[in-house]
Amino acid sequence: MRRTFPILLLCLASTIPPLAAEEERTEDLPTSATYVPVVASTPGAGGSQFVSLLSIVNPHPFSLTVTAYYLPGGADNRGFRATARPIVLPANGSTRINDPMAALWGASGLGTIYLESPPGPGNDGTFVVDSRLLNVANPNATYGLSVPATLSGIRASDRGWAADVQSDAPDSSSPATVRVEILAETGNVMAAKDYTIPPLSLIQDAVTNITVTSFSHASLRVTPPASLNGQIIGYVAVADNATSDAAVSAILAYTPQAAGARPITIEVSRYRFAPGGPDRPPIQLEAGVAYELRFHSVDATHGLSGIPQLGISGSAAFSPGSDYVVLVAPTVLQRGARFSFTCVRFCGAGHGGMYGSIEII
Ligand SMILES: [Cu+2]
Repeated sequence: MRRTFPILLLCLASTIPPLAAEEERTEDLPTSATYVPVVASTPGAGGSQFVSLLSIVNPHPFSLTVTAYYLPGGADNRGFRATARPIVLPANGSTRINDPMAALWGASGLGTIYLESPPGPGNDGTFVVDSRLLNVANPNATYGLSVPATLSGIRASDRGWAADVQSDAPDSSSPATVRVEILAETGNVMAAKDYTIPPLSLIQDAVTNITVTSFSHASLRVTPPASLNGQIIGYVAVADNATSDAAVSAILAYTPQAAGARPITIEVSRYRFAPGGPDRPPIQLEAGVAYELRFHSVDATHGLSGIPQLGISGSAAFSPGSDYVVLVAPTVLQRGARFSFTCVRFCGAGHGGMYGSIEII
Protein backbone atom coordinates (compact mmCIF):
# COMPACT_ATOMS: atom_id res chain seq x y z
CA MET A 1 0.00 0.00 0.00
CA ARG A 2 1.33 3.35 -0.97
CA ARG A 3 1.82 5.65 1.96
CA THR A 4 1.03 9.26 1.56
CA PHE A 5 1.51 12.18 3.88
CA PRO A 6 -0.63 15.00 2.60
CA ILE A 7 -0.44 18.32 4.33
CA LEU A 8 -3.49 20.44 4.80
CA LEU A 9 -2.85 24.14 5.15
CA LEU A 10 -5.11 27.00 5.95
CA CYS A 11 -3.84 30.48 5.41
CA LEU A 12 -5.38 33.79 6.28
CA ALA A 13 -3.97 36.80 4.56
CA SER A 14 -4.59 40.49 4.62
CA THR A 15 -3.99 43.78 3.00
CA ILE A 16 -0.63 45.28 3.75
CA PRO A 17 -1.12 48.99 4.24
CA PRO A 18 1.76 51.34 3.61
CA LEU A 19 3.73 52.63 6.60
CA ALA A 20 2.92 56.12 7.77
CA ALA A 21 5.93 57.68 6.03
CA GLU A 22 5.25 55.80 2.83
CA GLU A 23 1.66 56.78 3.07
CA GLU A 24 2.51 60.43 2.92
CA ARG A 25 4.69 59.97 -0.11
CA THR A 26 2.37 57.74 -2.09
CA GLU A 27 -0.93 58.97 -0.74
CA ASP A 28 -2.46 59.90 -4.06
CA LEU A 29 -0.82 57.21 -6.12
CA PRO A 30 -2.52 53.95 -6.83
CA THR A 31 -0.17 51.12 -6.05
CA SER A 32 -0.04 47.89 -7.90
CA ALA A 33 0.45 45.30 -5.21
CA THR A 34 -0.20 41.68 -4.52
CA TYR A 35 1.11 38.95 -2.38
CA VAL A 36 1.66 35.24 -2.34
CA PRO A 37 -0.09 34.08 0.83
CA VAL A 38 2.34 31.27 1.45
CA VAL A 39 5.78 30.35 0.21
CA ALA A 40 7.78 27.45 1.54
CA SER A 41 11.37 26.38 1.89
CA THR A 42 10.98 23.50 4.25
CA PRO A 43 11.17 19.77 4.61
CA GLY A 44 7.83 17.95 4.82
CA ALA A 45 6.93 14.46 5.91
CA GLY A 46 8.24 11.36 4.20
CA GLY A 47 11.50 12.92 3.02
CA SER A 48 9.79 15.59 1.01
CA GLN A 49 11.28 19.05 0.49
CA PHE A 50 8.86 21.81 -0.39
CA VAL A 51 10.05 24.94 -2.12
CA SER A 52 8.30 27.68 -4.02
CA LEU A 53 9.01 28.83 -7.56
CA LEU A 54 8.10 32.47 -7.97
CA SER A 55 7.34 33.79 -11.45
CA ILE A 56 6.82 37.48 -12.18
CA VAL A 57 5.78 38.79 -15.57
CA ASN A 58 6.04 42.35 -16.84
CA PRO A 59 3.17 42.89 -19.30
CA HIS A 60 4.44 46.32 -20.31
CA PRO A 61 6.60 47.33 -23.29
CA PHE A 62 8.98 49.06 -20.88
CA SER A 63 11.17 47.93 -18.01
CA LEU A 64 9.44 47.52 -14.64
CA THR A 65 10.79 47.23 -11.11
CA VAL A 66 8.79 45.00 -8.77
CA THR A 67 9.87 45.11 -5.14
CA ALA A 68 9.49 41.92 -3.12
CA TYR A 69 9.19 41.84 0.68
CA TYR A 70 9.41 38.83 2.96
CA LEU A 71 7.07 38.28 5.91
CA PRO A 72 8.14 35.27 7.94
CA GLY A 73 5.40 33.12 9.43
CA GLY A 74 4.61 33.64 13.10
CA ALA A 75 6.50 36.94 13.38
CA ASP A 76 5.37 40.51 13.92
CA ASN A 77 6.10 41.89 10.47
CA ARG A 78 5.30 45.56 10.88
CA GLY A 79 8.89 46.29 9.87
CA PHE A 80 8.58 44.26 6.68
CA ARG A 81 9.78 47.10 4.44
CA ALA A 82 13.32 46.48 5.62
CA THR A 83 13.26 43.24 3.63
CA ALA A 84 12.84 44.99 0.25
CA ARG A 85 14.40 43.22 -2.74
CA PRO A 86 13.93 45.12 -6.01
CA ILE A 87 13.53 42.91 -9.06
CA VAL A 88 14.03 44.60 -12.42
CA LEU A 89 12.10 43.08 -15.30
CA PRO A 90 12.96 44.04 -18.87
CA ALA A 91 10.24 45.20 -21.27
CA ASN A 92 7.72 42.35 -21.63
CA GLY A 93 10.18 40.26 -19.67
CA SER A 94 9.73 37.85 -16.83
CA THR A 95 11.71 36.03 -14.22
CA ARG A 96 11.46 32.82 -12.28
CA ILE A 97 13.10 32.61 -8.90
CA ASN A 98 13.69 29.10 -7.58
CA ASP A 99 13.19 28.88 -3.82
CA PRO A 100 12.76 32.66 -3.40
CA MET A 101 12.86 32.48 0.40
CA ALA A 102 16.37 31.09 0.33
CA ALA A 103 17.52 32.90 -2.80
CA LEU A 104 16.41 36.40 -1.84
CA TRP A 105 16.43 36.35 1.95
CA GLY A 106 18.38 33.28 3.05
CA ALA A 107 15.28 32.15 4.91
CA SER A 108 13.64 28.80 5.49
CA GLY A 109 10.29 27.64 6.82
CA LEU A 110 7.05 29.27 5.74
CA GLY A 111 6.27 32.86 4.95
CA THR A 112 4.45 35.34 2.80
CA ILE A 113 5.86 37.36 -0.08
CA TYR A 114 4.41 40.79 -0.69
CA LEU A 115 5.12 42.47 -4.04
CA GLU A 116 4.50 45.97 -5.27
CA SER A 117 5.35 48.22 -8.16
CA PRO A 118 4.30 51.83 -7.72
CA PRO A 119 2.97 53.39 -10.90
CA GLY A 120 4.54 56.34 -12.64
CA PRO A 121 3.78 58.46 -15.69
CA GLY A 122 2.45 56.14 -18.39
CA ASN A 123 2.90 53.17 -16.11
CA ASP A 124 0.02 51.73 -14.12
CA GLY A 125 2.47 49.47 -12.29
CA THR A 126 0.59 46.27 -12.97
CA PHE A 127 2.40 42.98 -13.09
CA VAL A 128 1.48 39.30 -12.97
CA VAL A 129 2.67 36.84 -10.35
CA ASP A 130 2.49 33.10 -10.03
CA SER A 131 3.97 30.95 -7.29
CA ARG A 132 4.25 27.19 -7.44
CA LEU A 133 4.73 24.96 -4.46
CA LEU A 134 6.70 21.85 -5.26
CA ASN A 135 8.26 18.84 -3.58
CA VAL A 136 11.73 18.89 -5.12
CA ALA A 137 12.90 15.79 -3.24
CA ASN A 138 10.91 13.69 -5.67
CA PRO A 139 12.80 13.13 -8.94
CA ASN A 140 9.40 12.59 -10.55
CA ALA A 141 8.11 15.88 -9.20
CA THR A 142 5.59 17.58 -11.41
CA TYR A 143 4.89 21.26 -11.64
CA GLY A 144 3.39 21.28 -8.18
CA LEU A 145 0.56 23.66 -7.67
CA SER A 146 0.17 27.38 -8.05
CA VAL A 147 -0.72 29.53 -5.07
CA PRO A 148 -3.34 30.80 -5.03
CA ALA A 149 -5.49 28.30 -6.86
CA THR A 150 -8.98 26.96 -6.63
CA LEU A 151 -10.46 23.76 -5.35
CA SER A 152 -13.89 23.30 -3.90
CA GLY A 153 -14.29 21.45 -0.66
CA ILE A 154 -11.68 19.50 1.20
CA ARG A 155 -11.35 15.78 1.67
CA ALA A 156 -9.92 14.00 4.63
CA SER A 157 -11.08 10.45 4.14
CA ASP A 158 -7.65 8.92 4.65
CA ARG A 159 -6.90 8.48 8.31
CA GLY A 160 -3.19 8.62 7.62
CA TRP A 161 -3.33 12.21 6.54
CA ALA A 162 -1.41 14.76 8.46
CA ALA A 163 -2.82 18.23 8.41
CA ASP A 164 -1.71 21.74 9.12
CA VAL A 165 -3.70 24.88 9.41
CA GLN A 166 -1.93 28.04 8.54
CA SER A 167 -3.02 31.57 9.05
CA ASP A 168 -1.64 34.64 7.47
CA ALA A 169 -2.20 37.88 9.20
CA PRO A 170 -4.46 40.84 9.01
CA ASP A 171 -4.22 44.31 10.32
CA SER A 172 -0.92 46.13 10.43
CA SER A 173 -0.89 47.43 13.97
CA SER A 174 -2.15 44.71 16.24
CA PRO A 175 -2.76 41.00 16.42
CA ALA A 176 -6.17 39.78 15.30
CA THR A 177 -8.17 36.83 16.46
CA VAL A 178 -9.88 34.83 13.77
CA ARG A 179 -12.18 31.88 14.11
CA VAL A 180 -11.73 28.81 11.95
CA GLU A 181 -14.63 26.39 11.75
CA ILE A 182 -15.07 23.03 10.09
CA LEU A 183 -18.53 22.71 8.58
CA ALA A 184 -20.22 19.47 7.65
CA GLU A 185 -22.05 19.11 4.36
CA THR A 186 -25.25 19.93 6.22
CA GLY A 187 -23.76 23.27 7.20
CA ASN A 188 -23.47 22.29 10.83
CA VAL A 189 -20.34 23.46 12.60
CA MET A 190 -18.39 20.34 13.53
CA ALA A 191 -15.54 22.09 15.32
CA ALA A 192 -14.07 25.54 15.82
CA LYS A 193 -10.86 27.11 17.02
CA ASP A 194 -9.69 30.68 17.51
CA TYR A 195 -6.27 31.84 16.32
CA THR A 196 -4.50 35.02 17.32
CA ILE A 197 -2.26 36.12 14.48
CA PRO A 198 0.63 38.58 14.91
CA PRO A 199 0.61 41.71 12.75
CA LEU A 200 1.27 40.91 9.08
CA SER A 201 2.16 37.35 9.73
CA LEU A 202 0.93 33.82 9.46
CA ILE A 203 0.29 30.91 11.75
CA GLN A 204 0.42 27.26 10.88
CA ASP A 205 -1.61 24.65 12.67
CA ALA A 206 -2.93 21.18 12.02
CA VAL A 207 -6.54 20.65 11.09
CA THR A 208 -6.37 17.71 13.46
CA ASN A 209 -5.88 20.33 16.19
CA ILE A 210 -9.32 21.67 15.37
CA THR A 211 -11.01 18.32 15.40
CA VAL A 212 -9.94 14.75 15.97
CA THR A 213 -13.20 13.51 14.49
CA SER A 214 -12.57 12.00 11.08
CA PHE A 215 -14.70 13.21 8.22
CA SER A 216 -14.96 12.34 4.56
CA HIS A 217 -15.91 15.75 3.27
CA ALA A 218 -16.23 19.14 4.89
CA SER A 219 -15.62 22.81 4.32
CA LEU A 220 -13.78 25.45 6.29
CA ARG A 221 -15.04 28.85 7.27
CA VAL A 222 -12.86 31.67 8.46
CA THR A 223 -14.44 34.55 10.34
CA PRO A 224 -12.43 37.68 11.04
CA PRO A 225 -13.08 39.74 14.18
CA ALA A 226 -15.88 42.23 13.68
CA SER A 227 -13.56 45.14 14.42
CA LEU A 228 -10.95 44.17 11.83
CA ASN A 229 -10.17 47.02 9.51
CA GLY A 230 -8.45 44.84 6.97
CA GLN A 231 -8.99 41.63 5.12
CA ILE A 232 -8.29 38.02 5.85
CA ILE A 233 -7.79 35.36 3.25
CA GLY A 234 -7.76 31.69 4.00
CA TYR A 235 -6.66 28.71 2.04
CA VAL A 236 -6.15 25.04 2.49
CA ALA A 237 -3.36 23.15 0.83
CA VAL A 238 -3.22 19.41 0.52
CA ALA A 239 0.18 18.21 -0.53
CA ASP A 240 0.92 14.58 -1.12
CA ASN A 241 4.50 14.03 -0.06
CA ALA A 242 4.81 10.79 -1.98
CA THR A 243 3.66 11.88 -5.40
CA SER A 244 4.19 15.65 -5.10
CA ASP A 245 0.61 16.12 -6.14
CA ALA A 246 -0.71 19.15 -4.38
CA ALA A 247 -3.90 21.07 -4.25
CA VAL A 248 -4.64 24.48 -2.86
CA SER A 249 -8.07 25.76 -2.03
CA ALA A 250 -8.79 29.39 -1.38
CA ILE A 251 -11.17 30.02 1.48
CA LEU A 252 -13.22 33.14 1.50
CA ALA A 253 -13.23 34.86 4.83
CA TYR A 254 -16.81 35.15 5.90
CA THR A 255 -17.87 38.70 6.61
CA PRO A 256 -21.56 39.35 7.05
CA GLN A 257 -22.57 41.35 4.00
CA ALA A 258 -25.11 44.08 3.78
CA ALA A 259 -27.92 42.99 1.50
CA GLY A 260 -27.93 44.44 -1.96
CA ALA A 261 -24.39 44.21 -3.27
CA ARG A 262 -23.95 46.52 -6.26
CA PRO A 263 -23.93 44.51 -9.47
CA ILE A 264 -21.21 45.05 -12.07
CA THR A 265 -21.12 43.03 -15.27
CA ILE A 266 -17.75 42.61 -16.94
CA GLU A 267 -18.13 41.72 -20.59
CA VAL A 268 -15.41 39.25 -21.48
CA SER A 269 -14.38 38.67 -25.08
CA ARG A 270 -11.24 37.92 -27.09
CA TYR A 271 -8.98 39.58 -25.75
CA ARG A 272 -10.35 42.01 -23.26
CA PHE A 273 -12.31 42.58 -20.09
CA ALA A 274 -14.76 45.48 -20.36
CA PRO A 275 -14.29 47.11 -17.98
CA GLY A 276 -10.93 45.78 -16.81
CA GLY A 277 -8.37 45.91 -19.60
CA PRO A 278 -6.01 45.83 -21.28
CA ASP A 279 -7.59 48.41 -23.62
CA ARG A 280 -10.49 49.22 -21.33
CA PRO A 281 -10.45 51.15 -18.05
CA PRO A 282 -9.86 49.21 -14.82
CA ILE A 283 -12.85 47.92 -12.87
CA GLN A 284 -13.33 50.57 -10.20
CA LEU A 285 -14.65 49.52 -6.81
CA GLU A 286 -15.37 51.83 -3.95
CA ALA A 287 -13.81 50.83 -0.63
CA GLY A 288 -16.38 49.81 1.96
CA VAL A 289 -19.01 48.83 -0.61
CA ALA A 290 -20.06 45.29 -1.46
CA TYR A 291 -20.19 44.34 -5.14
CA GLU A 292 -21.38 41.40 -7.16
CA LEU A 293 -18.96 41.02 -10.06
CA ARG A 294 -20.32 39.05 -12.98
CA PHE A 295 -17.76 37.94 -15.57
CA HIS A 296 -19.86 37.33 -18.67
CA SER A 297 -18.25 35.85 -21.76
CA VAL A 298 -19.80 36.79 -25.08
CA ASP A 299 -17.69 34.63 -27.39
CA ALA A 300 -15.58 31.79 -26.03
CA THR A 301 -14.41 29.99 -22.95
CA HIS A 302 -12.18 32.23 -20.83
CA GLY A 303 -10.76 31.97 -17.33
CA LEU A 304 -9.87 34.32 -14.53
CA SER A 305 -6.86 34.28 -12.23
CA GLY A 306 -7.57 34.74 -8.54
CA ILE A 307 -7.18 37.89 -6.46
CA PRO A 308 -6.75 36.59 -2.91
CA GLN A 309 -6.70 40.08 -1.44
CA LEU A 310 -10.28 40.53 -2.57
CA GLY A 311 -11.40 36.99 -1.88
CA ILE A 312 -11.68 36.25 -5.61
CA SER A 313 -10.65 32.64 -6.04
CA GLY A 314 -10.77 32.82 -9.82
CA SER A 315 -12.26 30.50 -12.41
CA ALA A 316 -10.56 27.94 -14.61
CA ALA A 317 -13.28 28.31 -17.22
CA PHE A 318 -16.45 30.25 -17.88
CA SER A 319 -18.29 30.61 -21.16
CA PRO A 320 -21.38 32.20 -22.72
CA GLY A 321 -24.34 31.09 -20.63
CA SER A 322 -22.30 30.28 -17.52
CA ASP A 323 -21.05 33.44 -15.89
CA TYR A 324 -18.44 33.57 -13.16
CA VAL A 325 -20.00 35.54 -10.30
CA VAL A 326 -18.20 36.62 -7.17
CA LEU A 327 -18.98 38.89 -4.22
CA VAL A 328 -16.30 41.34 -3.16
CA ALA A 329 -16.15 44.01 -0.49
CA PRO A 330 -12.91 46.02 -0.63
CA THR A 331 -11.85 47.50 2.67
CA VAL A 332 -10.77 51.05 3.37
CA LEU A 333 -7.19 49.85 3.80
CA GLN A 334 -7.27 48.80 0.17
CA ARG A 335 -8.18 52.24 -1.08
CA GLY A 336 -5.68 53.21 -3.76
CA ALA A 337 -4.63 49.64 -4.47
CA ARG A 338 -4.75 48.09 -7.90
CA PHE A 339 -5.00 44.33 -8.40
CA SER A 340 -4.14 42.62 -11.65
CA PHE A 341 -5.81 39.61 -13.18
CA THR A 342 -5.38 37.62 -16.36
CA CYS A 343 -7.33 35.22 -18.51
CA VAL A 344 -6.13 31.77 -17.47
CA ARG A 345 -7.83 29.77 -20.21
CA PHE A 346 -6.18 29.74 -23.63
CA CYS A 347 -8.66 31.46 -25.91
CA GLY A 348 -6.73 32.27 -29.07
CA ALA A 349 -3.76 34.11 -30.50
CA GLY A 350 -4.16 37.15 -28.26
CA HIS A 351 -4.70 35.22 -25.03
CA GLY A 352 -1.26 36.13 -23.65
CA GLY A 353 -2.15 39.81 -23.68
CA MET A 354 -5.56 39.37 -22.06
CA TYR A 355 -5.30 40.95 -18.65
CA GLY A 356 -6.99 43.62 -16.63
CA SER A 357 -7.12 45.21 -13.23
CA ILE A 358 -9.38 46.25 -10.39
CA GLU A 359 -8.80 49.62 -8.81
CA ILE A 360 -10.03 50.41 -5.32
CA ILE A 361 -11.13 54.00 -4.96
CU1 LIG B 1 -7.81 33.86 -22.72
